[in-house]
Amino acid sequence: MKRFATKTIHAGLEADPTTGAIMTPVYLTSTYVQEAPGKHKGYDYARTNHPTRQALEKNLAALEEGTYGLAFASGMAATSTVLLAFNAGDHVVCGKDVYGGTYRVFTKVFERFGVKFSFVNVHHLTEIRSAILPETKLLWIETPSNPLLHITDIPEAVEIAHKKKVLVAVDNTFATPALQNPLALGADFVVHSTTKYLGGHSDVVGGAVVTRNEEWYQKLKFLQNAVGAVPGPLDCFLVLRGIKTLSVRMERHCASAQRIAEFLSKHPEVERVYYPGLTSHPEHVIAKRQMRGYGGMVSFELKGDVQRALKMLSLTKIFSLAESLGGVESLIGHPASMTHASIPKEEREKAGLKDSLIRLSVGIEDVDDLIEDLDQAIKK
Ligand code: P1T
Repeated sequence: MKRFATKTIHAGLEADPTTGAIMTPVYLTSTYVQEAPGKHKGYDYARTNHPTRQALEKNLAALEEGTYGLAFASGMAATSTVLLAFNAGDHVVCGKDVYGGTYRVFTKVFERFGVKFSFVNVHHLTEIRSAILPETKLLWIETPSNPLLHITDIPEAVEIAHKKKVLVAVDNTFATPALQNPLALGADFVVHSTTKYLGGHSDVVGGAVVTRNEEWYQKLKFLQNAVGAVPGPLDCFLVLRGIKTLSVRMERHCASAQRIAEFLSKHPEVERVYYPGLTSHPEHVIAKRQMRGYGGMVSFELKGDVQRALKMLSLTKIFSLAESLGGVESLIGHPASMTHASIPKEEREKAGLKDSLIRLSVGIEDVDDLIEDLDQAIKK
């Protein structure tokens, strides 16, 4: 079973041994009966593990071309658990353009415990090189980044980091394993918000980490159980069910986002479009090399002032104004006041994130309806 679409449906999964159920059952139980202390059928307590989570973890490991998967209660729980493996005094180099919640947990939580962070433009490899200090332990990359869709050359970044014994984590939420496998490109950890494309239907919050490194897997598994930010059986079931259609959904997300990015870039009222599938995107060549598609996220700026952008946000009829992304339905958002509001304005601006930026999560509706919807909202 080598090919991606087959793996989404079958990898790590088997019919339920007791009933033959083809869908992984949802075991709604917090504890498992033991024959004698420590003698059980592989499960003792549902924080430590449960069959639905185990199936999801195996599936995620296979999709990301990793060896070990770990599922979490949210993307932030996954991110935080990786960070909990580091110590006071350790230094992390992180992309400047990352999800606002990632910036927030790094600066407002982990800095309090003595972990140090430098936020740089990781898509400029020279900035990674000059940010690495003797105490740097981790390089954190989002590619494509949220919300400016910068692309970092993963193999090049890994080479720079590994030469200095720095581990590399890639948040692969925007690309998904359908489009990019950071572990195969040399990264040490892949992190996901499974809330997004993997779940795919805006009905579950979840996260994941995948690695090939046995020692790090054991470390993170210990922390997963010790800290306990774990997903329940129904959450795991929903993510598993979502993943089954990931391959076909991503094809549509990519095709429609490309059409929308091209439509916006020709629109007389649009100032700038950010989409790695456009040949004008500064890192298009890197995206073409390391990705199998450019994803479903498109950001853009309208001509005119911030008020114009704010007005447009409430004029779309199919795109719903909401946080999050990666669902079947199209969403429109305003990073400066929504997903990235926890980054101070001056830091946002240094990263190139303007208050007028609009972010689209292109869903799988008919793309002509989506284009007409954007056009009428822009013209009003
Ligand atoms: O929301 P949660 O499942 O905890 O995932 C956090 C997260 C991690 N990484 C990336 C790249 C993300 O985009 C997110 C969450 N992002 C949004 C909610 C958003 O609208 O951008």
